[in-house]
Amino acid sequence: MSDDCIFCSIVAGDIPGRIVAETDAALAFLDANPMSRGHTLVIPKTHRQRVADLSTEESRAVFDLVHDLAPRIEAAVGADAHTIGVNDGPDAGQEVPHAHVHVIPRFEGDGGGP
Ligand code: DGP
Repeated sequence: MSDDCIFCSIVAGDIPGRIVAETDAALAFLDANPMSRGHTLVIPKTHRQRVADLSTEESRAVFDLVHDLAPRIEAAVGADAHTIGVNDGPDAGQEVPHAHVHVIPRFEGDGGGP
């Protein structure tokens, strides 16, 4: 847990998050600034800044949850596809320094690439 990390605060329950799913090591919640309906973030519960900082187990836990959730989110919001991605580091556009995977539902005719 990092005291000044907003995502750690969501993990701890100190600030509200619209939780989608949870496992022992990973948490999924709705993005506060969604790019589409159902835009979900999947994070390790332990504070890790970059993907390379994750242990193999943590990485597996995060991507297992992505793998499990993506088709369920797609069905729930009636999406046709997903953009699944990571902004890994500030120069890649990472604004929150707690590693997270974006699961962004995509809809036919919504404009193509991310
Ligand atoms: P990135 O640019 O890849 O670091 O994306 C950060 C995402 O996190 C961005 O889409 C907005 C979202 N976000 C930022 N603060 C909060 C928050 O307090 N709660 C939730 N649910 N999402 C947040």
